[in-house]
Amino acid sequence: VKEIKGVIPALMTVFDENENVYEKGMRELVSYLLKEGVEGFYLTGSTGEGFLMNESERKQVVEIVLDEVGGRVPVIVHVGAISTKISIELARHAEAAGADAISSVPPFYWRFTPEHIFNYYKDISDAVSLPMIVYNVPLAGIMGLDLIKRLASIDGVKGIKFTATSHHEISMIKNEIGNEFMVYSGADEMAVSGLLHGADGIIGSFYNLMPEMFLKISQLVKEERLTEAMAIQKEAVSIIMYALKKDYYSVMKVALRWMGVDAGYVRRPFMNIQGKEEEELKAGFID
Ligand code: NAY
Repeated sequence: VKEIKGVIPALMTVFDENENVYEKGMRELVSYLLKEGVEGFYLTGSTGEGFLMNESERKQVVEIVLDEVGGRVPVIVHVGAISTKISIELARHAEAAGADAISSVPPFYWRFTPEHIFNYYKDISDAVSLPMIVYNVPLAGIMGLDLIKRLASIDGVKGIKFTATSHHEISMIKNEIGNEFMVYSGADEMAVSGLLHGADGIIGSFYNLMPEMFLKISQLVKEERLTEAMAIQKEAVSIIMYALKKDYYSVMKVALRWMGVDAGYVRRPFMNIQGKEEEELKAGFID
């Protein structure tokens, strides 16, 4: 996974008003983000509303995006499902379709043991030759360093997307597993911190909406211009906090529409911001 680095949007899935995958909008969003200079894509994760789609819709999104990207940047496909069998099916599809890596949250809902989780990642990794990036996310239960180390011993497991709100673990993972084990920081509010703790890249929701701010942050951190990086981070945080007051995938989709990018609608139970609410939102953004 060495070459997968930098600012990677957890790409939104573009739905039309009737909640169908909307190919034209999907392509428009991808091509807009490529023009902005993003360095990869992460598909059908949380921000991609992956768990609101069935398998064939998830595969459809993967095919559209891979076609639009045309190999210009690496594409990671989130194949997570509670059932190993479904995840393997999605992983095999991602491999056949030409993805560069797969990723998955651990199985959740039932109280799965570390043994179940280990087997889950091992079985998927054994089924394909793509590198697997484990996804540590609070909603599925944050995995501790011991379990992460065990998972890193699986042949295909090459990295972790670390979406926790503390970051010292990122340096610990790098120290204890090795610098070649890739770590992606997942909290957009703390991109600077994640990068400073040694993350190889950042994967997140708001890189759909304001990629330029985070590309700049990433560049400034590389150049050790931290005061300037933090100034942009603070500005980004204020936008994020404003968006988080509502269904923020919808906020990002309508805000992209104002910018001329047709990012469509969210799928229920998320709620679309429309009419008066949209006008108020817009007025707030301009303030
Ligand atoms: C994904 O799979 O969509 C992500 O990588 C998103 C990571 C996001 N974290 C969560 C818990 O969803 O981008 C962040 C998050 O939306 C952002 O920091 C705002 O809190």
